[in-house]
Amino acid sequence: MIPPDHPRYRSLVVRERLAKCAREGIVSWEGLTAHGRGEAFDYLLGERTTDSARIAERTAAAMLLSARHPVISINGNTAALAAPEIAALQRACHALVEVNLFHRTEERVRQIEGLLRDAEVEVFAGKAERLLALSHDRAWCRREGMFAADVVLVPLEDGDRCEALVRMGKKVIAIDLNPLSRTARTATLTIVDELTRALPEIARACTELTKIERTHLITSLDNHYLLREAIREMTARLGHAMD
Ligand code: PTJ
Repeated sequence: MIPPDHPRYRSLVVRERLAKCAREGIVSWEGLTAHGRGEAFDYLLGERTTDSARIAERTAAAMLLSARHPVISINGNTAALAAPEIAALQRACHALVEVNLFHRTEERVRQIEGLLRDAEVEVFAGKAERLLALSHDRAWCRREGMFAADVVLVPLEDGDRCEALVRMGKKVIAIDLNPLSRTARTATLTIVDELTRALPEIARACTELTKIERTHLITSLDNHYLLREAIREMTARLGHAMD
C-alpha cells in the first residue's frame, strides 16, 4: 500500500500499475526499463509541460486534424499508462488506433486491444501483415491502418520504425521524453513531454484550434528548435541545481 502523503505518490502508483500490467503480460519486462529511462528525463524536465512542448502538442493536434488518414500506434506501455487518454484523443481527432508491438505475440496484441476497448477506444484490429521494411516484429501492421496512414502518432517509440515510417513518406509525431533519442531526432515532430500530460494537451488543442491556427502551426514547424529548447530546459535545471 502506497501512502497518499508520500512525496513521490503519483510516480509510485504509476510504477505499481506498470508492474501489475507486466505481470499480466500487457507491458513487456523491457517496457519497465523504458519507463525508468523516461522517468529520469522527466525529472530533468521538472515533471511539467514546458512552453516548447505545448507548442509541439498544439502542432500535433493541427497535424492530426489536417491528416487524410491519421493513425495512433499503441504499444504495451502506452496502453497501460493512458488508455482513457487515448480514447479521449481518438474522440477529438477521429484517428484510427492500432496496436503495434516490438515484443510481439498474438496473445499480447489481443490483451492490449482488450484493455483499450475496456477504456472505450475503438480499436482497428483484424489481419496484420509484415508490411514495414524492418527485420523485427514492429514490421507487422494493417494494410488499411498504419500502412495507409499519412500521419502516425507514435508514443514511446523505437527509432527503427520511426525511420521506416518517415522513409515511406509519412509524417511521424513522436512522444518521447528523451530529446537525444534516434526517434526524437528522426520524427517529423517530437513532443518532449510525459505521455499522460501530452495526450490530454493534444486532445484539448484539437477542440480549440481554428483552421488558420492549424495552418500556421504546421507551416512554422521547426523540430530542431523544439528539441534544442527541450535540451536547454533540462540543462538549465541542472545548472540551477549546482548553484
Ligand atoms: O510494448 P512493446 O513490446 O512494443 O515495447 C515497448 C517498449 C517501450 C519497450 C519499446 O518501444 C522500447 O524499447 O522503447 P525504447 O527504445 O526504450 O524507447 C522508449 C522511449 O520512451 C525512451 O526514450 C524513454 O525515454 C521514453 N519514455 C518512457 N516512458 C515515457 C517516455 N516518453 C514519454 N512518456 C513516458 N511515460
